Amino acid sequence: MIKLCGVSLSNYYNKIKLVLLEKGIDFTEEKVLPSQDPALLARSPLGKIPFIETKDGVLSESQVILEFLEDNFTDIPLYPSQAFERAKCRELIQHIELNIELHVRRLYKEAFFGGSVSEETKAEVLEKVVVGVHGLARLVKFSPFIAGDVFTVADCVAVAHFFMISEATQKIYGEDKLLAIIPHVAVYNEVCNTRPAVQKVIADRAQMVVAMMLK
Ligand SMILES: N[C@@H](CCC(=O)N[C@@H](CS)C(=O)NCC(=O)O)C(=O)O
Repeated sequence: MIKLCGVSLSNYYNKIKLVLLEKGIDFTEEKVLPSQDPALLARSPLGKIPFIETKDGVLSESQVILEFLEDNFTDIPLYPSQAFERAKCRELIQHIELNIELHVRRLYKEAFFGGSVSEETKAEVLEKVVVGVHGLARLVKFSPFIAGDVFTVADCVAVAHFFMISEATQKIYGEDKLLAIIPHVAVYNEVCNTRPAVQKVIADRAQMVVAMMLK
């Protein structure tokens, strides 16, 4: 049995949860917040979430976890069988994370957590995000899924991160930069939102947002 540790507000947590649900893997969840608590550092080397517990030990880094799940739970594969197509999925994932999400992440403090971000940071992030999203536009297929006609791990990653990228840029710049540069994202989101796994992740996230607001 896999235990997924973290919180359903985290896009990195949600990308793993989507894969677990899509692959029909039995799992439990443990609510863990990031911290520098030694007990957490013993399970996650930087005190970050998500991480998973398996019968063989603990594993951190969401992309490593996805590869582990794919290697160990083969009944429902989420990577294409051809090496090149698999690599194209990984290319999409790296592009979304390194060239877009990691920049947008610098806005989260203000966009989601009541903090503030300097105008300089906002301008820096905007420049990088525009470049990153234009690059993404050259990679996506949306036919109807991000890497082609089959739902893959790249869709799990895209669904988890697109929500945050759209929301954060809408809040900080008054415009959803993902949608503004790639309008087809709207149709893509609709296609993905019909999937029960996606609906569950969105519902769990919304429930946690409400719980936080009531605190
Ligand atoms: N590269 C890591 C990134 C995970 C990550 O950034 N997690 C955030 C929550 S979404 C976190 O734990 N932040 C706390 C921190 O940076 O100290 C992964 O892919 O798992």
